[in-house]
Amino acid sequence: MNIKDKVLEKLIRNKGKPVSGERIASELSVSRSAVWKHIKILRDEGFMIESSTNLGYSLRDTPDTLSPGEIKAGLETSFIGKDIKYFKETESTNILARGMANSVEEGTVVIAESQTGGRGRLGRKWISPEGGIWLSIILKPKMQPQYASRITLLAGVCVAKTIRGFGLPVKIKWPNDVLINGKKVCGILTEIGAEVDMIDYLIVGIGIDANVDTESFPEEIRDSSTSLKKETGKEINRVDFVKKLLEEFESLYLKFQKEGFPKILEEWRNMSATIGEWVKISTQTRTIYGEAIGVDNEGALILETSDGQLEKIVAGNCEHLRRT
Ligand code: BT5
Repeated sequence: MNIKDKVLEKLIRNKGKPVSGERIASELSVSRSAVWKHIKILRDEGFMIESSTNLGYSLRDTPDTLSPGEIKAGLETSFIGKDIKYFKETESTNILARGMANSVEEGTVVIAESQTGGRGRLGRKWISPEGGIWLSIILKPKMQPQYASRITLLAGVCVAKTIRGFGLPVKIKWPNDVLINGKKVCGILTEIGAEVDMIDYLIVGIGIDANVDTESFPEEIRDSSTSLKKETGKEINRVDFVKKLLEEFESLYLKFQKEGFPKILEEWRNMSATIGEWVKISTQTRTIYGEAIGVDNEGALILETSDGQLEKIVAGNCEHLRRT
């Protein structure tokens, strides 16, 4: 953590109560004027910090940003989010994450307030205005590339559990859409860098429509999307949300490594909106209709078609249909 984040962490831990410049300086082994310089930078970033000659500095209010210092203060993880790279605006956090993956530790998170070229699957666009949560987690699992989709399902479970913690009903549409009342609130894009038989790095890109106004989205997705703000009727605290998300992610990822995929799959099945539905699956080569009857150990969807055949779908688009 850099000095500025450490200063901020001390102020956050004592929010509303003054902490003397002398104490901060001695605890961080820097000069008092260095502390003052960092306080000035924090103020420029929108943190409301009062100072009094006798008592020291006290934090009154924080800006509505996803500042790494605020996320890291009290974050209960051992490696996910220990290093957070923060950008006001970028093309895509997944692109940045890919570029730095080989030179950073596992668990590094790239986060941006907005994306100008947010990416969905198969070259689709992901709309990413300010107010959302757009982040990528860099992982280095010792795993063969064909199992990467397990992490996509794991991430879906992670987001769904985090949203459920905010009191909202949530379901997962195979493979990677998190829905509230049937509307998409989150998308997940997993990308890998790999040798033939081993993953070098895996990027989990997570986009959550937190405090965004979906009314301003293009018409074609206005009715099929929603936001946490819309569903709860008020702005959510994005810093708290990201903290809970990263803590949940680490806990599921460690469970996955210790106990294997079946435990994660069980949680995924319990939150699935797809199993039991009639679906239309479009892959690059064909379209298949059938009833989604399960998901196998690789995360592939199992369909029973109307003539009783079983089909296994590894990747594709899934549309829920009304049963006739
Ligand atoms: C996804 O793709 O759902 C994956 C989205 C991943 C976004 C994150 S944000 C952080 C990281 N950096 C990136 O550049 N990407 C990741 P897909 O299943 O292909 O869905 C894309 C479709 O969802 C689009 O074609 C639209 O129909 C719809 N869509 C676009 N933006 C949306 C939004 N903000 N909310 C809801 N639906 C959206």
